[in-house]
This record gives sequence, C-alpha cells and structure tokens, in this order.
Amino acid sequence: MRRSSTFNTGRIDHLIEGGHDFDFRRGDLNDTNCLVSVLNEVQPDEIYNLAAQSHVKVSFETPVYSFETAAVGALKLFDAVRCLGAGARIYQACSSEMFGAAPAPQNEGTPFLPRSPYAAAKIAAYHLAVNYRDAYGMWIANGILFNHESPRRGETFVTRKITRALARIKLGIQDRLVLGNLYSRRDWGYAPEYVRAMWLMLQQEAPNDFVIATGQSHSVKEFVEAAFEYAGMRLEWEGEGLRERGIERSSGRSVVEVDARYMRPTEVEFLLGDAGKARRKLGWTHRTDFEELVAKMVDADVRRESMLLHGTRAYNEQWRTHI
Ligand code: F7E
Repeated sequence: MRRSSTFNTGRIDHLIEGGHDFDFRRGDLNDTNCLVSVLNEVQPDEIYNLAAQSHVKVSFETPVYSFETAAVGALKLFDAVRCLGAGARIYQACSSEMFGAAPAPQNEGTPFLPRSPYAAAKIAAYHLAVNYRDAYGMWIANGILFNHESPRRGETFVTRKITRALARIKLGIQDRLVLGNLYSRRDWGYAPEYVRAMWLMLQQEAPNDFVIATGQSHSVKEFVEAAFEYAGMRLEWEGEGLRERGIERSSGRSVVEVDARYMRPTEVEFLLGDAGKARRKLGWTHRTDFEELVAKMVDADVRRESMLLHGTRAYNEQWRTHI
C-alpha cells in the first residue's frame, strides 16, 4: 500500500489508498501541530506540496499570506518531516514565475529574477528544498512547472477566464470579456500531463530539479483569438493600450476589452520553457499542443455553461408552476 499526502492551496488534503480503504482528512498547512499529527498518522511514502496562494496578482494584494503559505508553509513541511525522521519523498511545487524577467528559453540553469511576492516566495521554498537536501540528505524534488491548464482551472486565471466568458458570450448571458495585459506570453500545457511529470520525479533514484514545459509560447491575445475562432467567432482588433478592443466580425459587437484593474504592478512578459532535462531523464514530453488545449477548455466551458443555463431555466419553470 502506498500512502501519499497532497498539500494543496494552504490546506492539507491527504488520502490513503489500499483495498477498499479511503481516508480523507483536512487541515491547515500553517498549523504545525496539525501538520505533524497528519504526518504521524499517515506516515506517507510520498508528499506532494502544492500548497500556496497561487494567484500572482492576488499575491500583490496579500503578500504576507502568500509568502506564509508558499515559503513558510514549505519550510514547516520540510522541517516537520526532518524532525519526525519520516523519510518520505517530497515533491515541492515550484513555478516558472520564479524566472520572471530572465530571458527565454528558461531551464534549470536560468537565474531567477522574480516579479511578484508569489515568485519570491516560491524561490525561497526552492532554496530551502535544496538546503534540506544538502544539509540533511532529505529526498526533495523541485518541479519547476510552467503554466498548466485544464477545464478544472480556477475561473480567475486567464485561460479559464477567457474560455468561460467566451462560452457565456456565445450563449448570450455575458456581454464581454475584460482582460489586462494582452501581450504577455506564456508556455501553456495540459495539467494532467504535468501531474504525471510530478509523479515521475518521485520515482527517480535520487532527488533532482526539473523544468516541465511544452517549449511553445503564445500571448494572451493569441489564446483569445484561438478560443474565439474555435467557437466560430472571428475577431478583429482595433485601438491600442487600454483602448484596445476585440470586435466580433459578424455582429460588429465589442466582445473583448482591456481594463487597468487586471494589470500587475510588475509583469512577467515572456515565458518559454526548455524541458530537455525532463525529456532525457524522466522520458517526459508534453502530448497536448496549444490548439488542442484551447479546444478542450472551450468545449468543456460551452458544455458546462449551457447545462447551467438550461438547468436554471428548467428550475425556474418548475418553480413557476408550483407557485
Ligand atoms: O496569468 C495575463 C497576466 O493568472 C497569465 C499560476 O498558476 O502560472 C500561473 O501564473 C498572464 C499574465 O497565470 C488577465 O497578466 C491578462 O501575464 O493565468 P494567469 P500566471 O500569472 O502566469 C504559474 C506557473 C504559477 O505558478 C501561478 O501559480 O495573463 N492576464 N489579463 C491576465 N491574467 C489574469 N489572471 N486575469 C486577467 O484578466
């Protein structure tokens, strides 16, 4: 029986799988007592530390909380495992945000030039992982994952914000999509493939650090265009800066607009990952390309939003008949 603990978004979710047993408990990563008691009870073989306030823009508004979950939370976990002599293998979720302003393509040898409190916190956790590895011989792998998306992505991250708004515009329940910087570039991959890479990292003989990316980079604007085009809505652009707008060609309606409130005080302009080391040592490579990712996310949101719409209508009709 393998036991694994996943520490996610500042909370501890862990499960023990074995036969018909399925045990699920929750706790707070920053509560050391809780952390120790979970580790003691579960005695995990593998720990996946995904815990963080992971929204980069929100980290400018909540820098202390963001630092406490991403950096201090990781330190508490490493130190709890050390104190307990637990011997578990740990996956530490790092981030391509750590590269910040460093020139592309970025790989394991690229210097970190952080552009947000979130990135600075992830860098602190990265260095702590390396130090605990060197000082105490602990088994900790740093996974430096570039943006990984899926229909399960949170609605405030740009890809999901785009596909969800597009679905709602198509169904006539939303007028427009309002975004910030259209010109930053990201290396977007498909999340399930990145989770496999995390698992592969913990199956190696020795702990190591890996960049996980597709090696393709697209701007936010290109994501918008690809999504709208896939949904059968051609866009034409007019204006510049905060006045830039995406006009739907067939209706002449303005469906994409820009607002300063979604801009960041400092931006990461260009991320493009070089996952050569993961290819060579883990045998990992991405399979889903940009167009397929966009299509999967648009399809899922169109399905979900139309179900919600029709479900609401059905609900309202039922409610009206009973009144
Ligand atoms: O922004 C721009 C925004 O919030 C992507 C997290 O999972 O990946 C993620 O960080 C880009 C940025 O992701 C909007 O300025 C424009 O340039 O989807 P995002 P992120 O900041 O790259 C890394 C790997 C992580 O580790 C993080 O935890 O899109 N952008 N307009 C916008 N972004 C948002 N959220 N909303 C907008 O309206």
